Amino acid sequence: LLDLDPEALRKRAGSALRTARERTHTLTTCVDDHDLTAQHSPLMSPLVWDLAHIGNQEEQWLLRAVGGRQAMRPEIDSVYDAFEHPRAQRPSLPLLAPAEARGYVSEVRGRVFDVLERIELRGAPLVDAAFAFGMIAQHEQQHDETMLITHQLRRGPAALTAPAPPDTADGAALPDEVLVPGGPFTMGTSTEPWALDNERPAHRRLVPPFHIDTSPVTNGAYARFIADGGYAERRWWTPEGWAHIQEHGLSAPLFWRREGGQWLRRRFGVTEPVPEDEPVLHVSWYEADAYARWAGRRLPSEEEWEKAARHDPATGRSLRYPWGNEDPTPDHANLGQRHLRPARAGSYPRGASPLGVRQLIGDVWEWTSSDFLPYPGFRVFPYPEYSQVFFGPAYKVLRGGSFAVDPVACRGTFRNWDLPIRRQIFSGFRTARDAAPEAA
Ligand code: AVJ
Ligand code: FE
Repeated sequence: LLDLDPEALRKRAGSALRTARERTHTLTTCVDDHDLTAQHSPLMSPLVWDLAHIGNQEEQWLLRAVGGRQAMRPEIDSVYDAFEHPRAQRPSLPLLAPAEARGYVSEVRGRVFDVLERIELRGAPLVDAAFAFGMIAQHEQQHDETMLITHQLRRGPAALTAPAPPDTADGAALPDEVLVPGGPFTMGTSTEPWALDNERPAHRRLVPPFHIDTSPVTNGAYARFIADGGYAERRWWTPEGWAHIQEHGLSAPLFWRREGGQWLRRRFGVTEPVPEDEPVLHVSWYEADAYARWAGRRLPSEEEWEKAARHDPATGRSLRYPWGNEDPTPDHANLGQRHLRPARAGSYPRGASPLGVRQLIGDVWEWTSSDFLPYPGFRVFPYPEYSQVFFGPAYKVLRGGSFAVDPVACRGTFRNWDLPIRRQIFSGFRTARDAAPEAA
């Protein structure tokens, strides 16, 4: 991507938009109109809201801002403005019906391809390197992940199926943790063309040595925390985390249920035993943090996570991905909703970082200990409601992307964030610990 000529960029932008639309199509045609307009959880929008919101954002950025076109239906902008209406209230808005929403998004897309064919992809920041097209492809993919979460929350029989991830784990041979030597590394990026504003700019950080888990924490390990009374002992929890689990009576990850002496979980309409060696999913930051304390460890900070994922000790430089600068393939990571679950811990040897850390990209989003804050030199681009309005101590950073993240919306620098109580998202974690100074 870094040195593509304008024609190659045009192709790349077009194919990123098409890939996103195929996925949107799958997610909005696998259930009937009733399920599209229903609210499956107060935490989520009706699927048909996400669908038209995808088209409305695309219209605003690619047709109006980039293409200089008039608004197609100015009256709907406010309905699809995420800041005007919280999710719980979206079912009562005058939403486009499923057929209208489909018509709207496809009309927008047709005109977007006219714009993309004609426009010069260098010059103003929005068009340079096709940034706005990449941003909108990422936006659609992010809402596709949101819609997949809605599908997971939906009751009733399965609407989606996918093959299991390939079994590439060689777990027995892997060390539990990896030492990341101390010293400076380059965090963030100033050169990745489609990186979003919060990933910029590249800057140096001095990171003391630390150890980090080779793979994400598994269901089996998490079940041992539960069995050891983890949810009953205040000492493992922050005061806010403890208050939260008391108030809501939480005692296991979301979607888990105890039956006949074993843990079962519901996954996209199918109930199955919780697989021991799969990364744990659907835990809040509070639960991840408590587990880490119980294990005598801690969550990695965001900068530690990124150093583990990108730092190449051989060159001292930061890579785009743990495996190098090459775009993700199915051999590197479990991404793109190819599978509807994480792969076993220890999978994807070809996706390992230079130091041997596995599954940093794909499988599960990983909670970090860090608040979502701007990097030094941060500049809003192109709108403050993407990142800036969320900066502060209320949100915790997640890294790495889940099986539900498309490659276009995932890289070593990508930052996600959510409230520490959230667990309907595809969230897991790995743990870390300080290393002795001499390890530097
Ligand atoms: C970056 C995933 C937190 O879904 O709330 C979508 C992405 N921003 N539309 C979200 C986003 C605007 C955002 N996250
Ligand atoms: Fe959005």
